[in-house]
Amino acid sequence: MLIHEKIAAQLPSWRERVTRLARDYGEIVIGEVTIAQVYGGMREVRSLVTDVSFVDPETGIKLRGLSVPEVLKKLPRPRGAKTPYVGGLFYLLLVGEIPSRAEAETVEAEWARRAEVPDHVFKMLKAMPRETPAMTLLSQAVLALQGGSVFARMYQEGMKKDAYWEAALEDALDLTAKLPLLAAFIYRMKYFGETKKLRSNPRQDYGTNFARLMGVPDRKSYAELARLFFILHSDHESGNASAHATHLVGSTLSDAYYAFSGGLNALAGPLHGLATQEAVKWLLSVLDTFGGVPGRDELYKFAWDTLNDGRVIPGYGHAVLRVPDPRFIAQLEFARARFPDDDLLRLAGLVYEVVPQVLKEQGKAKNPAPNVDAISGTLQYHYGVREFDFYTVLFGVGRALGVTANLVWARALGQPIERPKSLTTAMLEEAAKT
Ligand code: HAX
Repeated sequence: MLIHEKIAAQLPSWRERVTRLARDYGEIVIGEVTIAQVYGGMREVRSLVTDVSFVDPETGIKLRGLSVPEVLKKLPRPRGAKTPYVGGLFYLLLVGEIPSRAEAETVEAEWARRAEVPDHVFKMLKAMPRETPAMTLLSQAVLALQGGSVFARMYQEGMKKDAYWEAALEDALDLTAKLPLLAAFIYRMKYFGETKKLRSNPRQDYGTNFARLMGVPDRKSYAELARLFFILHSDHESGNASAHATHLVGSTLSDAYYAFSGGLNALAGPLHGLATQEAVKWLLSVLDTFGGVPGRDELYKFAWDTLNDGRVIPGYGHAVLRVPDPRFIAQLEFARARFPDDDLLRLAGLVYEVVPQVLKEQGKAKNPAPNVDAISGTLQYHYGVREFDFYTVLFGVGRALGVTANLVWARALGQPIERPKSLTTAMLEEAAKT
């Protein structure tokens, strides 16, 4: 397999670089930890390493060193399409190079070959109560696939440490191949009561196949969005909650299914992936209150009312970023080029002009700019995907690409089980005296 060969060819030099750093420079200090950080969610504590992506606070995510506009420009596209192959993005994350069209298509072909979902997974999903949250269903479906883990089987058979990454790569490809179908099945079953088994079309690319499986009216345009959405949501370095949870679980040598299910459970939280749906709800409540897109002053007051109620403005602020999220900008541009007159989009644009000022005046948020969640749901809503609690499922399908690429490299570079040290309050009080 092409990806396998490409990673295998790079491994000796990566292993040498990492071994040399740990062996010869292991005592070099790269940061310190303050009491504020211990109590403050470990912000800025430099304690993880990944080469798959890096969030620059001032310019945003770099996927293998490339900015969002560069990634969107350089990745190959399906013929006639405006947005790139998702398989090309996965190749970039795994291999570290922009693929040719043929290389991107090999990933798409691997996915097509691995897309089938076993019957027991559909049965399990159908047996769940209808009101089960969509993210619970997705996380369960991922766990239900765990029995097929190549990594778990080969580990039991005595696989050597050097080969862990190869088994992790098999799981990464299998899992990401099945997610669009699982997500679409959950969508149709939960919101429309359709329980017919779905099948992937091996001749369609990841985004086109997903648009067809979802059954949305404007499939061609939705396929463009699906590709963009999955690419933009794929990775945001290792410290965000879904990536970190996946990494932590994987570090125990749990396989990709266990690890990613853990990551999904983190993504389901309101301060993380759930913010997409919260942002659309907030925008709709503005439209509802004013009977349409309000004026700037009305919106300014509405935003202040939200803050004065003790609530956050969803989609704004970020733990690391200090500028508007380039993933927000990319989706805003996509939408403005296609449906500039959509009310929700016009409102999202106005909020982008007004809310940063409000947050600055309040003076609490370190970053008053929008994050990706401020706009993602607006685009889904336009295409008729209006079931809010499904938005985090879409985020999860995209996020799988980044976190499983990280798992492959973590196993390739022999990253150990993660085990930070905890202290007691009395110990910190003692430290505070010195
Ligand atoms: N509205 C109101 N207050 C906000 C705010 C916002 N959008 N963003 C930050 N603040 C407040 C925080 O609640 C915090 O208040 P307290 O001191 O009273 O606790 C203060 O500003 C400082 O927070 P911060 O240091 O700037 O931000 P954090 O690193 O603690 O948190 C969050 C980052 C993204 C969680 C935060 O900005 C937030 O709650 N935003 C709204 C929810 C949201 O959009 N989440 C999605 C984030 C992106 C993501 O992970 N997507 O999956």
